[in-house]
Amino acid sequence: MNKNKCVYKIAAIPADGIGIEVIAEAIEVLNAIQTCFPEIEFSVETFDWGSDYYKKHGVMMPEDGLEILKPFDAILFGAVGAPDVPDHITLWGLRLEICQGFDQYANVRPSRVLPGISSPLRNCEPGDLDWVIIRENSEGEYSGHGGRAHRGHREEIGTEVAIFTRVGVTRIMRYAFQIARSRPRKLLTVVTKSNAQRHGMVMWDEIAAEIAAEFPDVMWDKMLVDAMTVRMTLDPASLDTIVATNLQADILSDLAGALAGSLGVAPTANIDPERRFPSMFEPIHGSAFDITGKGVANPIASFWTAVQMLIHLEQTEAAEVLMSAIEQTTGAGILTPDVGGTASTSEVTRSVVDAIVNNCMYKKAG
Ligand code: GGG
Repeated sequence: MNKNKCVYKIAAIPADGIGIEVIAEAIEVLNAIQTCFPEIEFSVETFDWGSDYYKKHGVMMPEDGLEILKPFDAILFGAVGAPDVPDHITLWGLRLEICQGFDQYANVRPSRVLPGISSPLRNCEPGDLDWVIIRENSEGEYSGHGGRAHRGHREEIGTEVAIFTRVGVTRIMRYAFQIARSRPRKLLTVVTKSNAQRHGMVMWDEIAAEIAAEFPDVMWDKMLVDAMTVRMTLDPASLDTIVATNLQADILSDLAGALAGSLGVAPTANIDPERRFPSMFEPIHGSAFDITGKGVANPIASFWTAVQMLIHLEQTEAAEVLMSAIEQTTGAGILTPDVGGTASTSEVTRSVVDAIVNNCMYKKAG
Protein backbone atom coordinates (compact mmCIF):
# COMPACT_ATOMS: atom_id res chain seq x y z
CA MET A 1 0.00 0.00 0.00
CA ASN A 2 1.33 3.38 -0.99
CA LYS A 3 1.39 5.51 2.16
CA ASN A 4 1.42 8.70 0.10
CA LYS A 5 -1.77 7.89 -1.74
CA CYS A 6 -4.40 10.67 -1.54
CA VAL A 7 -7.92 9.27 -1.45
CA TYR A 8 -10.55 11.89 -2.19
CA LYS A 9 -14.18 11.35 -1.29
CA ILE A 10 -16.24 12.87 -4.10
CA ALA A 11 -20.03 13.26 -3.88
CA ALA A 12 -21.54 13.20 -7.37
CA ILE A 13 -24.97 14.79 -7.76
CA PRO A 14 -25.83 14.59 -11.48
CA ALA A 15 -29.44 15.77 -10.77
CA ASP A 16 -31.42 16.57 -13.92
CA GLY A 17 -31.43 16.37 -17.73
CA ILE A 18 -28.01 16.44 -19.37
CA GLY A 19 -26.48 16.83 -15.90
CA ILE A 20 -26.83 13.04 -15.62
CA GLU A 21 -25.03 12.51 -18.94
CA VAL A 22 -22.12 14.90 -18.45
CA ILE A 23 -21.36 13.89 -14.87
CA ALA A 24 -21.11 10.22 -15.95
CA GLU A 25 -18.52 11.35 -18.53
CA ALA A 26 -16.65 13.45 -15.94
CA ILE A 27 -16.39 10.40 -13.67
CA GLU A 28 -14.94 8.42 -16.59
CA VAL A 29 -12.33 11.13 -17.06
CA LEU A 30 -11.51 11.12 -13.32
CA ASN A 31 -11.04 7.35 -13.58
CA ALA A 32 -8.49 7.96 -16.33
CA ILE A 33 -6.72 10.50 -14.11
CA GLN A 34 -6.47 8.05 -11.22
CA THR A 35 -5.14 5.35 -13.55
CA CYS A 36 -2.41 7.72 -14.72
CA PHE A 37 -1.66 9.14 -11.28
CA PRO A 38 -1.43 6.11 -8.95
CA GLU A 39 -0.96 8.47 -6.00
CA ILE A 40 -4.52 9.80 -6.53
CA GLU A 41 -7.69 7.87 -5.84
CA PHE A 42 -11.26 9.09 -6.18
CA SER A 43 -13.87 7.39 -4.06
CA VAL A 44 -17.03 8.56 -5.80
CA GLU A 45 -20.48 8.18 -4.28
CA THR A 46 -23.42 9.16 -6.50
CA PHE A 47 -26.64 10.62 -5.09
CA ASP A 48 -29.97 10.47 -6.94
CA TRP A 49 -31.16 13.87 -5.69
CA GLY A 50 -32.93 16.21 -8.10
CA SER A 51 -36.29 16.61 -9.80
CA ASP A 52 -37.16 12.89 -10.01
CA TYR A 53 -36.34 12.59 -6.29
CA TYR A 54 -38.62 15.61 -5.72
CA LYS A 55 -41.48 13.95 -7.58
CA LYS A 56 -41.17 10.90 -5.28
CA HIS A 57 -40.38 12.59 -1.97
CA GLY A 58 -41.58 16.21 -2.24
CA VAL A 59 -38.03 17.53 -1.63
CA MET A 60 -35.01 17.87 -3.92
CA MET A 61 -32.71 16.23 -1.38
CA PRO A 62 -33.16 14.64 2.04
CA GLU A 63 -33.52 16.91 5.06
CA ASP A 64 -30.09 15.83 6.33
CA GLY A 65 -28.53 16.24 2.85
CA LEU A 66 -25.94 18.76 4.00
CA GLU A 67 -24.91 16.51 6.90
CA ILE A 68 -24.50 13.64 4.41
CA LEU A 69 -22.31 15.80 2.15
CA LYS A 70 -20.16 17.36 4.89
CA PRO A 71 -17.51 14.60 5.11
CA PHE A 72 -16.78 14.71 1.37
CA ASP A 73 -13.72 16.46 -0.06
CA ALA A 74 -15.65 17.89 -3.00
CA ILE A 75 -19.01 17.76 -4.75
CA LEU A 76 -19.37 17.23 -8.49
CA PHE A 77 -22.72 18.63 -9.54
CA GLY A 78 -24.63 18.33 -12.82
CA ALA A 79 -27.60 20.61 -13.40
CA VAL A 80 -31.04 21.35 -12.06
CA GLY A 81 -34.24 22.08 -13.90
CA ALA A 82 -37.19 20.03 -15.12
CA PRO A 83 -40.05 20.96 -17.44
CA ASP A 84 -42.69 19.85 -14.92
CA VAL A 85 -41.29 21.31 -11.67
CA PRO A 86 -41.14 25.08 -11.05
CA ASP A 87 -37.60 26.39 -11.52
CA HIS A 88 -37.48 28.13 -8.14
CA ILE A 89 -38.20 24.79 -6.44
CA THR A 90 -35.42 22.93 -8.26
CA LEU A 91 -32.87 25.74 -7.87
CA TRP A 92 -33.51 26.59 -4.23
CA GLY A 93 -34.10 22.98 -3.20
CA LEU A 94 -30.71 21.68 -4.29
CA ARG A 95 -28.08 23.93 -5.88
CA LEU A 96 -28.66 26.99 -3.72
CA GLU A 97 -29.30 24.87 -0.63
CA ILE A 98 -25.79 23.45 -1.01
CA CYS A 99 -24.05 26.71 -2.06
CA GLN A 100 -25.58 28.72 0.76
CA GLY A 101 -25.64 25.89 3.32
CA PHE A 102 -21.89 25.39 2.86
CA ASP A 103 -21.18 29.13 2.57
CA GLN A 104 -19.51 28.61 -0.82
CA TYR A 105 -19.40 32.35 -1.21
CA ALA A 106 -16.94 32.57 -4.10
CA ASN A 107 -18.20 31.34 -7.45
CA VAL A 108 -15.33 31.19 -9.93
CA ARG A 109 -16.17 31.18 -13.65
CA PRO A 110 -13.27 31.09 -16.11
CA SER A 111 -13.93 31.87 -19.77
CA ARG A 112 -11.51 31.36 -22.59
CA VAL A 113 -11.78 30.54 -26.28
CA LEU A 114 -10.38 27.02 -26.39
CA PRO A 115 -8.31 25.80 -29.37
CA GLY A 116 -10.52 24.68 -32.27
CA ILE A 117 -13.52 26.63 -30.99
CA SER A 118 -14.47 29.95 -32.52
CA SER A 119 -15.98 32.93 -30.81
CA PRO A 120 -19.02 34.55 -32.43
CA LEU A 121 -17.09 37.83 -32.09
CA ARG A 122 -15.48 39.12 -35.27
CA ASN A 123 -11.71 39.66 -35.00
CA CYS A 124 -11.42 37.84 -31.67
CA GLU A 125 -7.77 36.74 -31.67
CA PRO A 126 -6.58 33.84 -29.46
CA GLY A 127 -5.92 35.29 -26.01
CA ASP A 128 -8.28 38.27 -26.47
CA LEU A 129 -10.95 36.61 -24.39
CA ASP A 130 -9.40 35.15 -21.25
CA TRP A 131 -11.46 36.09 -18.23
CA VAL A 132 -12.30 34.90 -14.76
CA ILE A 133 -15.63 36.09 -13.45
CA ILE A 134 -16.01 36.01 -9.67
CA ARG A 135 -19.66 35.76 -8.73
CA GLU A 136 -20.69 36.67 -5.18
CA ASN A 137 -22.45 33.45 -4.26
CA SER A 138 -24.09 33.87 -0.87
CA GLU A 139 -26.24 36.99 -0.74
CA GLY A 140 -27.24 40.02 -2.83
CA GLU A 141 -30.20 39.32 -5.09
CA TYR A 142 -30.13 35.65 -4.00
CA SER A 143 -30.65 36.37 -0.30
CA GLY A 144 -34.08 34.80 -0.50
CA HIS A 145 -35.71 37.71 1.26
CA GLY A 146 -39.09 38.90 0.14
CA GLY A 147 -42.58 37.62 -0.06
CA ARG A 148 -46.01 37.68 -1.60
CA ALA A 149 -49.19 39.07 -0.11
CA HIS A 150 -52.82 39.37 -1.19
CA ARG A 151 -52.36 36.56 -3.70
CA GLY A 152 -54.76 36.65 -6.60
CA HIS A 153 -56.17 40.04 -5.63
CA ARG A 154 -55.77 43.29 -7.49
CA GLU A 155 -53.62 44.51 -4.57
CA GLU A 156 -51.24 41.55 -4.80
CA ILE A 157 -47.61 42.43 -4.08
CA GLY A 158 -44.33 40.57 -4.52
CA THR A 159 -41.02 41.74 -3.10
CA GLU A 160 -37.52 40.43 -3.78
CA VAL A 161 -35.03 42.12 -1.48
CA ALA A 162 -31.33 42.19 -2.35
CA ILE A 163 -29.23 42.15 0.80
CA PHE A 164 -25.60 43.24 0.82
CA THR A 165 -23.63 42.91 4.03
CA ARG A 166 -20.25 44.46 4.84
CA VAL A 167 -18.93 40.99 5.71
CA GLY A 168 -20.24 39.49 2.46
CA VAL A 169 -18.99 42.25 0.18
CA THR A 170 -15.60 42.53 1.91
CA ARG A 171 -14.82 38.85 1.60
CA ILE A 172 -15.77 38.56 -2.07
CA MET A 173 -13.82 41.74 -2.95
CA ARG A 174 -10.73 40.42 -1.15
CA TYR A 175 -11.10 37.07 -2.92
CA ALA A 176 -11.46 38.77 -6.32
CA PHE A 177 -8.40 40.97 -5.76
CA GLN A 178 -6.44 37.85 -4.74
CA ILE A 179 -7.46 36.05 -7.95
CA ALA A 180 -6.58 39.15 -10.01
CA ARG A 181 -3.18 39.30 -8.28
CA SER A 182 -2.53 35.63 -9.09
CA ARG A 183 -3.02 36.22 -12.83
CA PRO A 184 -0.32 37.72 -15.06
CA ARG A 185 -2.18 40.93 -15.94
CA LYS A 186 -3.19 41.78 -12.33
CA LEU A 187 -6.29 43.53 -13.57
CA LEU A 188 -9.71 43.61 -11.90
CA THR A 189 -12.99 45.12 -13.07
CA VAL A 190 -15.59 45.70 -10.37
CA VAL A 191 -19.10 45.57 -11.85
CA THR A 192 -21.74 47.74 -10.22
CA LYS A 193 -25.07 49.46 -10.71
CA SER A 194 -24.61 52.19 -8.13
CA ASN A 195 -26.12 54.88 -10.33
CA ALA A 196 -29.58 53.36 -9.94
CA GLN A 197 -29.19 51.20 -6.83
CA ARG A 198 -28.07 53.86 -4.40
CA HIS A 199 -27.76 51.90 -1.14
CA GLY A 200 -26.27 48.40 -1.30
CA MET A 201 -24.44 49.05 -4.55
CA VAL A 202 -22.90 52.28 -3.28
CA MET A 203 -21.63 50.32 -0.26
CA TRP A 204 -20.31 47.70 -2.73
CA ASP A 205 -18.31 50.42 -4.52
CA GLU A 206 -16.98 51.88 -1.26
CA ILE A 207 -15.82 48.48 -0.01
CA ALA A 208 -14.16 47.78 -3.38
CA ALA A 209 -12.12 50.97 -2.96
CA GLU A 210 -11.20 50.04 0.63
CA ILE A 211 -9.99 46.56 -0.33
CA ALA A 212 -8.15 47.93 -3.38
CA ALA A 213 -5.86 49.76 -0.95
CA GLU A 214 -4.61 46.33 0.25
CA PHE A 215 -3.63 45.44 -3.34
CA PRO A 216 -1.55 48.31 -4.72
CA ASP A 217 -0.10 45.98 -7.38
CA VAL A 218 -3.56 45.25 -8.87
CA MET A 219 -4.98 47.72 -11.39
CA TRP A 220 -8.73 48.02 -11.03
CA ASP A 221 -11.62 49.86 -12.54
CA LYS A 222 -15.37 50.05 -12.11
CA MET A 223 -18.07 49.45 -14.74
CA LEU A 224 -21.83 49.73 -14.71
CA VAL A 225 -23.28 46.32 -15.53
CA ASP A 226 -25.09 47.55 -18.64
CA ALA A 227 -21.92 49.12 -20.04
CA MET A 228 -20.07 45.94 -19.11
CA THR A 229 -22.08 43.89 -21.65
CA VAL A 230 -20.92 46.31 -24.36
CA ARG A 231 -17.28 46.18 -23.23
CA MET A 232 -17.29 42.36 -23.09
CA THR A 233 -18.61 42.27 -26.65
CA LEU A 234 -16.61 45.08 -28.26
CA ASP A 235 -13.38 45.14 -26.29
CA PRO A 236 -12.85 41.68 -24.73
CA ALA A 237 -9.07 42.07 -24.49
CA SER A 238 -9.47 44.99 -22.06
CA LEU A 239 -10.80 42.63 -19.38
CA ASP A 240 -9.20 39.98 -17.18
CA THR A 241 -10.68 39.33 -13.72
CA ILE A 242 -14.22 40.52 -13.09
CA VAL A 243 -16.21 40.64 -9.85
CA ALA A 244 -19.96 41.15 -9.74
CA THR A 245 -22.99 40.53 -7.58
CA ASN A 246 -24.80 37.20 -7.55
CA LEU A 247 -27.36 38.07 -10.22
CA GLN A 248 -25.20 40.37 -12.35
CA ALA A 249 -22.42 37.78 -12.53
CA ASP A 250 -24.90 35.03 -13.37
CA ILE A 251 -26.04 37.02 -16.41
CA LEU A 252 -22.57 38.21 -17.43
CA SER A 253 -21.14 34.69 -17.24
CA ASP A 254 -23.80 33.37 -19.63
CA LEU A 255 -22.71 36.10 -22.03
CA ALA A 256 -19.07 35.17 -21.42
CA GLY A 257 -19.81 31.50 -22.17
CA ALA A 258 -21.59 32.41 -25.40
CA LEU A 259 -18.77 34.75 -26.48
CA ALA A 260 -16.25 31.96 -25.79
CA GLY A 261 -18.16 29.68 -28.16
CA SER A 262 -20.85 27.95 -26.10
CA LEU A 263 -22.24 27.55 -22.60
CA GLY A 264 -21.38 23.90 -23.17
CA VAL A 265 -17.72 24.63 -22.41
CA ALA A 266 -18.19 26.96 -19.42
CA PRO A 267 -17.27 25.63 -15.96
CA THR A 268 -17.88 26.99 -12.49
CA ALA A 269 -16.57 26.31 -8.99
CA ASN A 270 -18.54 27.15 -5.86
CA ILE A 271 -15.74 27.65 -3.39
CA ASP A 272 -15.64 27.90 0.38
CA PRO A 273 -12.24 29.64 0.51
CA GLU A 274 -11.90 28.86 4.23
CA ARG A 275 -12.32 25.13 3.51
CA ARG A 276 -14.81 24.61 6.35
CA PHE A 277 -17.08 22.68 3.98
CA PRO A 278 -16.72 20.80 0.70
CA SER A 279 -16.68 23.04 -2.36
CA MET A 280 -18.88 22.21 -5.35
CA PHE A 281 -17.90 21.98 -9.03
CA GLU A 282 -20.33 22.04 -11.95
CA PRO A 283 -20.87 23.08 -15.54
CA ILE A 284 -22.56 26.49 -15.77
CA HIS A 285 -25.21 25.14 -18.11
CA GLY A 286 -28.57 23.92 -16.95
CA SER A 287 -30.38 20.64 -17.55
CA ALA A 288 -31.07 21.36 -21.28
CA PHE A 289 -34.10 19.11 -21.65
CA ASP A 290 -34.26 19.87 -25.37
CA ILE A 291 -31.15 17.74 -25.96
CA THR A 292 -31.39 15.29 -23.07
CA GLY A 293 -30.96 11.65 -24.13
CA LYS A 294 -29.67 12.52 -27.61
CA GLY A 295 -26.02 11.85 -26.80
CA VAL A 296 -24.89 15.28 -27.99
CA ALA A 297 -24.45 17.19 -24.73
CA ASN A 298 -21.07 18.90 -24.57
CA PRO A 299 -19.09 17.32 -21.69
CA ILE A 300 -16.24 19.89 -21.86
CA ALA A 301 -17.70 22.17 -19.16
CA SER A 302 -17.84 19.19 -16.80
CA PHE A 303 -14.25 18.22 -17.61
CA TRP A 304 -13.08 21.80 -17.11
CA THR A 305 -14.85 21.97 -13.74
CA ALA A 306 -13.05 18.72 -12.85
CA VAL A 307 -9.84 20.67 -13.58
CA GLN A 308 -11.02 23.33 -11.12
CA MET A 309 -11.70 20.55 -8.60
CA LEU A 310 -8.21 19.08 -9.03
CA ILE A 311 -6.69 22.53 -8.49
CA HIS A 312 -8.79 22.96 -5.34
CA LEU A 313 -7.57 19.54 -4.14
CA GLU A 314 -4.02 20.79 -4.83
CA GLN A 315 -3.40 18.19 -7.55
CA THR A 316 -1.99 20.71 -9.99
CA GLU A 317 -0.08 18.27 -12.18
CA ALA A 318 -3.21 16.16 -12.73
CA ALA A 319 -5.16 19.37 -13.41
CA GLU A 320 -2.63 20.38 -16.07
CA VAL A 321 -2.77 16.95 -17.71
CA LEU A 322 -6.57 17.09 -17.86
CA MET A 323 -6.68 20.69 -19.18
CA SER A 324 -4.16 19.84 -21.82
CA ALA A 325 -6.20 16.75 -22.83
CA ILE A 326 -9.29 18.97 -23.17
CA GLU A 327 -7.40 21.44 -25.36
CA GLN A 328 -5.92 18.68 -27.51
CA THR A 329 -9.42 17.32 -28.10
CA THR A 330 -11.03 20.65 -29.01
CA GLY A 331 -7.93 21.60 -31.02
CA ALA A 332 -8.29 18.39 -33.04
CA GLY A 333 -11.84 19.41 -33.96
CA ILE A 334 -13.53 16.69 -31.89
CA LEU A 335 -16.49 18.88 -30.99
CA THR A 336 -20.15 18.46 -30.18
CA PRO A 337 -22.76 20.28 -32.35
CA ASP A 338 -23.10 23.32 -30.01
CA VAL A 339 -19.54 24.29 -30.97
CA GLY A 340 -19.92 23.42 -34.63
CA GLY A 341 -18.84 19.77 -34.60
CA THR A 342 -20.46 16.43 -35.26
CA ALA A 343 -18.98 14.38 -32.41
CA SER A 344 -21.14 12.73 -29.79
CA THR A 345 -20.71 13.23 -26.04
CA SER A 346 -18.98 9.87 -25.70
CA GLU A 347 -16.64 10.52 -28.67
CA VAL A 348 -15.42 13.70 -26.97
CA THR A 349 -14.90 11.78 -23.72
CA ARG A 350 -13.03 8.98 -25.50
CA SER A 351 -10.70 11.54 -27.06
CA VAL A 352 -10.03 13.27 -23.71
CA VAL A 353 -9.39 9.93 -22.00
CA ASP A 354 -6.98 8.88 -24.79
CA ALA A 355 -5.17 12.21 -24.53
CA ILE A 356 -4.82 11.82 -20.73
CA VAL A 357 -3.30 8.36 -21.21
CA ASN A 358 -0.94 9.62 -23.95
CA ASN A 359 0.09 12.68 -21.94
CA CYS A 360 0.88 10.49 -18.93
CA MET A 361 2.92 8.01 -20.98
CA TYR A 362 4.82 10.93 -22.48
CA LYS A 363 5.45 12.41 -19.03
CA LYS A 364 6.70 9.07 -17.67
CA ALA A 365 8.95 8.54 -20.70
CA GLY A 366 10.34 12.08 -20.35
N1 GGG B 1 -25.20 23.59 -13.41
C1 GGG B 1 -25.81 24.86 -13.21
C2 GGG B 1 -27.28 24.78 -13.05
O1 GGG B 1 -27.85 23.74 -12.89
N2 GGG B 1 -27.92 25.94 -13.10
C3 GGG B 1 -29.33 26.01 -12.97
C4 GGG B 1 -29.83 27.41 -12.75
O2 GGG B 1 -30.98 27.65 -13.01
N3 GGG B 1 -29.02 28.30 -12.27
C5 GGG B 1 -29.36 29.65 -12.03
C6 GGG B 1 -28.50 30.23 -10.98
O3 GGG B 1 -27.74 29.51 -10.34
O4 GGG B 1 -28.58 31.43 -10.75
